[in-house]
Parts: sequence; structure tokens; C-alpha cells
Amino acid sequence: MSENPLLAVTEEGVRKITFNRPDKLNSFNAVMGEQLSAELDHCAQNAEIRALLITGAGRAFCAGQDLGDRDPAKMDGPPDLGKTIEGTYNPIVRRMRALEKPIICAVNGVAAGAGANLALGCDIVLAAESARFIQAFAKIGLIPDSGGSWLLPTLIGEARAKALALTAAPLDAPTAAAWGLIWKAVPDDQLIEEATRLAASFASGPTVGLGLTKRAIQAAASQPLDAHLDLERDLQREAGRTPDYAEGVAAFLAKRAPNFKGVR
Ligand code: LHQ
Repeated sequence: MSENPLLAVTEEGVRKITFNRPDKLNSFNAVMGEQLSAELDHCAQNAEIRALLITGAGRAFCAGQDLGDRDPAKMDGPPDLGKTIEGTYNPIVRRMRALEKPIICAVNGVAAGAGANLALGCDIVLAAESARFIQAFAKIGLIPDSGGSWLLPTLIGEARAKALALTAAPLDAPTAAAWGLIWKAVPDDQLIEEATRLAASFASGPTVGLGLTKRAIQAAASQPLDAHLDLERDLQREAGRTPDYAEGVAAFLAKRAPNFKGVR
């Protein structure tokens, strides 16, 4: 078994997080959950980190919960999976959505169960053309979690969401992109290069404005346009006061590249 189930390194403003249990298709265990939560807190608290890139080691992205760790046959009574959701998956999804920095997911291979939905909860999802997304829950009598039953209909509509969730049929990455479930499918050998390039561009971008953009887009699902216009006003007010707005305009007018600092 791999020594550390989660690898993390910061390079030039990008925190790269790698799920690292390749022999178990990076299926999620308790240690990974704790480490990912701690990582997301670390990224929130450190100003030098301006973008995140999440990927998996080996041939899979993540096969969801490690089912060996949640085997009812090894338990005294019926399991309380709600406890696992409340203690592990929900805090991670909430942290990912609340983090006002872009999170790129490079789905390098199969993404199943909670693994698929953790990927879909990221801000920009790139996937290797050979990758597949599987709402595997139906095969074991569960429901899509980690935000899946919200993300799927929100991203691709009820008809496709229900079909994927009820059949657990694998969805190939090019179709996922064509349906708007993810941003892009890219040739396998170009995935990490393209994701890294994108992360680097965010790490030298106007971080505060990008974070407020994320907040605005996420708020759309929960309020009508009228209320949303007020939110846009408030967030634009905040963005307009950042040094990066002044720098962006100055660079544009001087016909030079901007030098964003990513601070308030
Ligand atoms: C695994 C796993 C795995 C352990 C592959 N666990 N070992 C939340 C709350 C609490 C509890 C329940 O769950 C949740 C959320 C969830 O995520 S539920 C959904 C859990 N995930 C799944 O049901 C997916 C299970 N995996 C699969 O269906 C297949 O492995 C896929 C389709 C992902 C890949 O298939 P193959 O490419 O054919 O690979 P494989 O099945 O041969 O797997 C390779 C190894 O990885 C194998 O171990 P072994 O020792 O035999 O080589 C698998 O047992 C292991 N593995 N997923 N989730």
C-alpha cells in the first residue's frame, strides 16, 4: 500500500494535490478525507497559494469510498453512512465550494461514486479522453452523494442526471464534455500539461476577482435574478477596490501584460 494517500506540493502559487492509493484506484479512506480537508484549509489560509490542481496517481482518478472500510458484513449492526457523509464528504465539498480560489480537476482515469462527484464539485474539470464518470452508487443500493444529486441535475438536467444515477452507466469524458458535465476532454498524454498550464495562469491571475466570480456563479442556483443583480453589484464593488483592478486597467491602457498580485 502507498505510504501517503494524499500528496501535496506548492509550485509557483499552485497547490497540486494527488490522490495516491493507486493499487485501490485511489478509493477514499478516512485518512485521505482528513488530509484533503486539512489541505483545503491550508489553501484557504495561505495567500501564496492562488490555484489548486487535483488529480490521481496511476490509472484512476478516484473510485469513491473505500468499500472495504464500510463493509456491513464486518460491522455489528447496520452502518450509519450519514455519519461518514457528515464527517468526511460534506465538509470537503463545502470547503471546495467556499474556497475563493480556482480548483482545477484533472481527471486522469475512472472517477466513480464519491470520486466522480468530488471531481464535478471542482471549478474547472478537465478529463483524459479515456476517463469515465460512473455514478456507481446504484450498484450498491446507495444514492449519489458528495453533492452528486445536486450537481448532476444542475449541470446536465434531470433527464440525463436520472439516467446516469439510476443506471450507474459509465459516461466517457468526451460525452461528459459535450453534455456540459465537465469543461473539456483532452488527449490522455496532454492532460497534466494542459491542467498545469491553466493552473499556472490562474496563479498569476487576479485571485480576488476570480474568487468573487466563483462565489457569484455558485450563488445563481439559489436566488432569482433580481436578488442576484444586487449580489453582482456588491461583489463588483469589492473587486473594483482591489489593486488588481487598477493594475488590469493600467496594463490594458499601456498595451502591456498585467502583473497581478492576487491580494485585496
Ligand atoms: C476498490 C474500490 C473501492 C475499495 C476499486 N473500494 N477497493 C459514502 C459514504 C459511505 C459509504 C459508502 O460510500 C460513500 C460514497 C461512495 O463513493 S459509494 C461508491 C463507492 N465506489 C464504487 O462503488 C466503485 C467501486 N469500484 C468499481 O466499480 C470499479 O473498481 C471501477 C469501475 C471503478 C474500476 O473497475 P476496474 O477498472 O475493473 O478495476 P477493479 O474493479 O479491478 O479495481 C482495481 C482494484 O481497486 C481492485 O482491488 P484488487 O485488490 O482486487 O486489485 C478493487 O477491489 C479496488 N477498488 N474501487 N471503491
